[in-house]
Amino acid sequence: MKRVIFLLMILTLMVGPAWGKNYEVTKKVDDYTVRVEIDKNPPIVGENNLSLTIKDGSGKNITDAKVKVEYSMPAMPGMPAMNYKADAVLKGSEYKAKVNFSMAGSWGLVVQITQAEKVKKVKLNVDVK
Ligand SMILES: [Cu+2]
Repeated sequence: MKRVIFLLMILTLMVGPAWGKNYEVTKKVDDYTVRVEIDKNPPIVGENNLSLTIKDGSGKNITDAKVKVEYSMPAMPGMPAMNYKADAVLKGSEYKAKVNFSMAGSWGLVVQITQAEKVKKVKLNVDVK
């Protein structure tokens, strides 16, 4: 038992710095604050889980918006431009979406928030490994 605990401690030390640390970016659009979290840091080729928290000017969570995530990579030698879309689904006070990056490199992400027929967009770049 002692040995198991010791091994767990070593393991924790080894993976420690990256463990439980999500990729996180906070952006402002108009009076909204949008926090984008990805469960992989750095984001990886394949499936990544995105969590979005949207707060209004008074710090209240927005939960009545339609949220979509568009992600794309511009064309490069031997590869046409790639564009994908994912609908985010509200869970509690967070919007969740799955994004599937098909290759490593720089991807552009656009979070589109539609509320009361107004559209707000948050743009960011992620470096996928
Ligand atoms: Cu590419």
